[in-house]
Amino acid sequence: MKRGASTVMMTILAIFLTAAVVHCSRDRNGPASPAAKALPGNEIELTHTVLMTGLKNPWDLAFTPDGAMLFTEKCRGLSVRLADGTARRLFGTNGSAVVADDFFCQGQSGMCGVAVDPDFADNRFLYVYMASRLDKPAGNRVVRLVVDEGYRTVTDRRDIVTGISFKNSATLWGRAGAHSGGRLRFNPDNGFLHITTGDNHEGPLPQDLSRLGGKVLRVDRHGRAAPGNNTPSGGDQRIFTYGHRNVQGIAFRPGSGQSFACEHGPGHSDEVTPLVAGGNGGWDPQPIAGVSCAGKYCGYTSNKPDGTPTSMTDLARFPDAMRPSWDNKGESEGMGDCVFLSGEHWQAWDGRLAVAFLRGSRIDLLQLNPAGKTVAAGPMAGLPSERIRSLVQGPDGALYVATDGGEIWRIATSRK
Ligand SMILES: [Ca+2]
Repeated sequence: MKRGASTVMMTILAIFLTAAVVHCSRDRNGPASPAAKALPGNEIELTHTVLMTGLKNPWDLAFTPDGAMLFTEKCRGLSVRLADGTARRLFGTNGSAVVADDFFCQGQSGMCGVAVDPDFADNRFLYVYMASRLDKPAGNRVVRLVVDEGYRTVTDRRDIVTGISFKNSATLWGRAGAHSGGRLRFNPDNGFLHITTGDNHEGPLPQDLSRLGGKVLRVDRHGRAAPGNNTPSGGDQRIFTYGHRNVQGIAFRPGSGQSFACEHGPGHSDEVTPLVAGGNGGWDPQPIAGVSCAGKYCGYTSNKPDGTPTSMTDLARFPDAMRPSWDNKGESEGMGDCVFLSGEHWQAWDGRLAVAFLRGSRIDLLQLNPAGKTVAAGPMAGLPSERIRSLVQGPDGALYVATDGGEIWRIATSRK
């Protein structure tokens, strides 16, 4: 990898007792600059490389075992970048190998999450989360595809989860297509697909166990409910957890395999929450008796007679709700994706949870104790300030990042 024009010396993050050096480059640019001198002590040297530019709202990434990188663009569809840098559009709008006539994008919705089957080498299964007009009215769904060995096209479409809630019209609170969630991740520990959804600015939805919005779903590769979801009696058995606002990140802690959801707050309290099967996230933006909210959605006001903002985790009403590991209290900065950094090459950051922010335009690193509570947090400093949409650790151990502005980055340590 070439090292490019700028080198940024990071400040010491006292909270981590670490410091780092970031080498920023665009991989087609040269000449290389001299490596910055590493700081003494518990240091981490990072290289930041821009792999792709000019994309249209890239939303998610996934890698196959042979090193191909799949990526989605919200209003275009699914593409692949091969190891030699060749990119091809596989599935979506005109210009794709397979055009999906039912696919559309609106507001925050479109072609969102992408995941690769744990047994991809045998079955060539890919999965995308997309807005579709096959639902009446339009909805979100999870579509499974088979990609050929040359990554030239996809076949055998099967829609494994359909009818995921979608906001079909604008309201006082925002445009159509808002709060669709959309992340797809397989938990490597149990092989089940996790699907994150959103509340659509619809007050009753997160606590409604008959519908799929404001939830984390957990299913097998055919879309059937995973065993052990522990869904409350009478609820849709695909629901793993409920009472969420807009989950756009889900990560699995190495070692324990525990799921952590990362979700947007409503002007306060973005939350990272360790999940338990059948758990309630404690978000209920419908008005309580005696309260009135426009469109029956109290997500930005108060659902209580005392006027206090609707809580992201209402322990007064849901004392058994899942407690967040971390929240940013008075702020909401558009928390997006999250992933655990894993591997000795990450040095002091091995095992830390990287959390992406959109409005906050950065990546934070959370240090968790064995119980999953956050004991320290701070930014991954020295990176460009961009709205961060997706975080994935690649098969090479590097952190891959999609920015809302249209870039895909590779962030690696000097050891890998
Ligand atoms: Ca919560």
